[in-house]
Amino acid sequence: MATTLIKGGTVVTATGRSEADVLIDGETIVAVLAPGSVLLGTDLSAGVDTVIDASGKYVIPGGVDAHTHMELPFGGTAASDTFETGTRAAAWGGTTTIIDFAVQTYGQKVLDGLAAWHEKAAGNCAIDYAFHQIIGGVDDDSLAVLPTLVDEGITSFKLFMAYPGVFYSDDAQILKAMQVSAETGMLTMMHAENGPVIDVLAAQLVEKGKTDPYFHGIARAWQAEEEATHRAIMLSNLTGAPLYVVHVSAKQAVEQLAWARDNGQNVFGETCPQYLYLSLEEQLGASSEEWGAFEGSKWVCSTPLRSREEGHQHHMWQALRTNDIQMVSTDHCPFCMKGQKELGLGDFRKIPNGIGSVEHRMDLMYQGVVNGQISLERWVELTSTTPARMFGLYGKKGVIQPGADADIVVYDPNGHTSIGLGKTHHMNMDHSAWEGFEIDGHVDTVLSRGKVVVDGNQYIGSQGDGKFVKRGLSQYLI
Ligand code: DUC
Ligand code: ZN
Ligand code: ZN
Ligand code: ZN
Repeated sequence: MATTLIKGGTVVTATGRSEADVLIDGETIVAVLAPGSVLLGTDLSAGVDTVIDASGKYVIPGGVDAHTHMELPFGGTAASDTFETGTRAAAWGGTTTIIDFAVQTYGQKVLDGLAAWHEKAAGNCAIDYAFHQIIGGVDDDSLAVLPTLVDEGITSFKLFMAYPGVFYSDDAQILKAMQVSAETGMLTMMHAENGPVIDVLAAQLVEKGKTDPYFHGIARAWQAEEEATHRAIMLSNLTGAPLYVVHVSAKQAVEQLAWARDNGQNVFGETCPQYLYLSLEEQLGASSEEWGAFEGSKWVCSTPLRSREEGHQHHMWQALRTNDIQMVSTDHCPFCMKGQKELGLGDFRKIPNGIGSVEHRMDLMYQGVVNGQISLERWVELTSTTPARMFGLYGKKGVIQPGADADIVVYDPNGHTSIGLGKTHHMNMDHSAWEGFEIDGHVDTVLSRGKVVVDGNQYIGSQGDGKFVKRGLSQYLI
């Protein structure tokens, strides 16, 4: 099998950094060595097939984005990235594994939903992929089928306290599913927003003519997030189900999570780059010649952007340092302005919810290192190691050590990345939610299971390089 040596770089993991060379045999890391090691009398550089010079650069485990929605059906349309386009964009940005959400909708059989998801992804992905299962309304079928998914490598499922009539489960349904979670060890993932309350507030705003995208964030008040987060925590406490709250944006929700963890519960939270960088005030101010105030629809996602003045972003960065929030995923759910976001012209409730970020997560979080908000090691932990541990991939993913898959990013701290259309943008979208962001770093080389897929400013991988990965149970529980 082909051998590769990544030479002269600084290997960064969640636990430290050191000058080291990384030796790869085929798809697997076989050794992490002191620089310039001579093994059994042979200078490794001379003996391997390929040498990658990482001098002056960081060598990190490839990113694991545990929350993406390729092709998600939503509001009469579907997320604009296919598994092909979305995973290629992920590779460009240094993410080498995604965990996408297979969808079961009301009335559909879980296994039919899952089979459809396998069909969309198989043979199309640029990087490795795994699935969580969305349960759209818990019923007898889902309760019976969920335990059987563990053997299929699907060890977590997502429930919704929001979106009545679409994905929503009520408290009784959630309780029953959490009982299955407690019995099997599967992780319950929760979209924690009080949907019925939000829907009333949204209808009242629209009745008053408040239809601009900004009012999406007003309707989805932080109280609705805090309340649902608390309720999910108490149902987890009652059942013993491990709980992972997705896309946390309100500081009050973070406080709930911290409280539950202080009580010894297996309760975890993720946030997303949009909640660390973007705000409701910016959404209110957004305007363009083409769209006017509707420009703000590019930032309509749920949970919504929060007020900077109220301090949510600041609190979220702090929570990343204190481990009250354990990891960062994107909730990548892209929609174009033309034909998709514009469905909500005149009524923010009809704007498809989502932001596309799968390409930019590693860079955006690296900027937090440059800005002194997180350490280099914490960057790797938040974007790769913890996602791998949380979702049963660790050992193969999320780490640079012998036996791990050779999913590796060579990251250049002296490089620069300008984000936006015509600059760095490979997602299938007609705009960027991150237009104008400048990153003081650059993804240089990306290896997916030993194969170089991004080399400098060139994509050299192929459709279908990525394989479905079966996951074990969470390795993060107490
Ligand atoms: N939030 C989004 O922004 N998009 C899809 C689903 C969700 O919960
Ligand atoms: Zn959600
Ligand atoms: Zn989501
Ligand atoms: Zn810069």
